[in-house]
Amino acid sequence: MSSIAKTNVINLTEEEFVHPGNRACTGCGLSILYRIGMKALGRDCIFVVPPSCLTVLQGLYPISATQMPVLNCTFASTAAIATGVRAAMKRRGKKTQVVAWAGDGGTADIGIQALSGALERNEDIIYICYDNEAYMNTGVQRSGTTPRRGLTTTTPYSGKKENSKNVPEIVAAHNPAYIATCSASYPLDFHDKLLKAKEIRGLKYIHIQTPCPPGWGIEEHKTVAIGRMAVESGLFDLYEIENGKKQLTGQSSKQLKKKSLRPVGDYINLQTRYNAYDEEHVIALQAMIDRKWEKYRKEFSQE
Ligand SMILES: Cc1ncc(C[n+]2csc(CCOP(=O)(O)OP(=O)(O)O)c2C)c(N)n1
Ligand code: SF4
Ligand SMILES: [Mg+2]
Repeated sequence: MSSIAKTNVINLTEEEFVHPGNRACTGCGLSILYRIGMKALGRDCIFVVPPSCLTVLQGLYPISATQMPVLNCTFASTAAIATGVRAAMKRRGKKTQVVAWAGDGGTADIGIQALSGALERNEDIIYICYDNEAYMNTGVQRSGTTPRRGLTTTTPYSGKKENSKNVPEIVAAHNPAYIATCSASYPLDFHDKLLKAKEIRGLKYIHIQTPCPPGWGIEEHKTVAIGRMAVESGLFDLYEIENGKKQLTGQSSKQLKKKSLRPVGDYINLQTRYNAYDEEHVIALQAMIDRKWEKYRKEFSQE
């Protein structure tokens, strides 16, 4: 991120691109990054958004919460529609940034075919997946990114049986121009990664973890704290992949120097969606995280 000045609360633009008040729940992690993301993207943007909590947050004209042009599309077609809008802008000689912004259900599951095609063609768009780890808008059904043993309304007793999909790694297999992961608890990191993405040609994929109080079973004022715990425990990592090279960033990069990270149990125990977890499951998850970070320390310590 060397060519771009790091944004802080002093130099972050005061210009707002969303109206005060929207229909997201109190404490919605998505709404934090939506507001801050707009500040990085600026006015020359068109959003392509499939059905999700984001369509509800943005609302319908004439009472929409956003000031930006939005094209609501069908679930499966987000990346394909974004491709078409970008082509139309190019034909008209416009540099307008086209931003596909979809949920985890719309990305990991229903929209993955169109995303894979756009990645293969290296379309000049930004694709943001906000990951609240379930189909929240329709009442918390399990998605491809719901964690193993996570309770949802379609996995109500012992939780989801399958492992979660690692979408940034699926995207990385396509070798796009830029990949980044971000968290609602580190909004300025998201802001600056978007500034960087805007300067890169080709497909830029940004995966953001956005805690969801009703879906995760947390108190509304704990959103930012929970997101931080996910990163500080080493469960969710902040990184960038450029030209095939992965680098930890921000808080995750700082953690490389630590011998041990925050226990993942702190994160698990605060969420009722993890009520099917027992002590052994937490120990197994902790061991998996420890192995991953052992590998990271070897991989990144030379840099
Ligand atoms: C083809 C199709 N299937 C199902 C739906 C119903 N639907 C609307 S929003 C939604 C959930 C989307 O989940 P996700 O993409 O994770 O976004 P979130 O709701 O979590 O913000 C569903 C299933 C739909 N609109 N279209
Ligand atoms: S259900 Fe979750 S993701 Fe949807 S608006 Fe509410 S807090 Fe945000
Ligand atoms: Mg979701």
